Amino acid sequence: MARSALLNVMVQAAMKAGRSLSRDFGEVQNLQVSMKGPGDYVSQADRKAEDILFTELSKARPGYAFLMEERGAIKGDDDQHRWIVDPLDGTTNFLHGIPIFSISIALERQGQIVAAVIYNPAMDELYTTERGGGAFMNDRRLRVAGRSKLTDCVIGCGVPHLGRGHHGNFLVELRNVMAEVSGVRRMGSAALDLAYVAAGRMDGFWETGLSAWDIAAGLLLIREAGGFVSDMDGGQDMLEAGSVVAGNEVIQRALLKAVKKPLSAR
Ligand code: 2AM
Ligand code: CA
Repeated sequence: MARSALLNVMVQAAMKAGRSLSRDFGEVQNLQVSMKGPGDYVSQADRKAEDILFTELSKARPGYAFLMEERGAIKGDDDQHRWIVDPLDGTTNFLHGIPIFSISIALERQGQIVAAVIYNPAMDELYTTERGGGAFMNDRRLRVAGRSKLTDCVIGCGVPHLGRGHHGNFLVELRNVMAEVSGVRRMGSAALDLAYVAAGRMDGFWETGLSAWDIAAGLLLIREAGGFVSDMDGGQDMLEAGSVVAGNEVIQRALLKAVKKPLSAR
């Protein structure tokens, strides 16, 4: 399949950063040292990947602004375009030698996400999309799953951990969802969770407490695969709210309703 020049730039950058992450992941798997050891090593791997992405993307499109996990916001001369980049989504998995992590790159034009790439180097799965052009995994066209009953669905989620998010709220959400679905999964990379929904592997997904770079690419991927997304209030402010509820048209609506059901309704 022929890719646009823009998507090519994004794919090349992701593959290059992916090779760097893969080498470091191989090392992490062989490390038998204290927590501090691999932890530091992983932050270095993370920064190295971000450096590569920053260098490659700014070389190909000088002047575009950036929002990156490590570097934060970087202004550009071009006020129409912004890269939203997570060099390593699923850091905890990476640190533990679990091959579920990804690089996530989204391009925003005038505030709208127009192109996105998510790459899992450990599984060599490359997700690409452009607004209006469909969603792909390794050049295979993606479509969200077609199930229409929550009881048949496998739903992904994120679990807030030590010092993060509202644990009580999450337990209510989980209690609501698990009572209505076929299975719940927790993969640990929001970008890949969204990619899996786009690919029809999971029927839906919800998580709160996220950052824009965790989800920007995945949101477009899901829409281009025929899926629906909202924030936890049913609005379209996912990036600002840091929350997402995703699925096909029917499941997205049903999942949002289930997640938000008050405790007293049970
Ligand atoms: P990360 O691996 O890049 O940190 C896991 O639930 C998801 O939440 C991952 O996509 C993870 O991204 C994201 N996340 C965002 N902020 C986080 C934080 N402070 N700690 C752990 N996960 C975080
Ligand atoms: Ca992340």
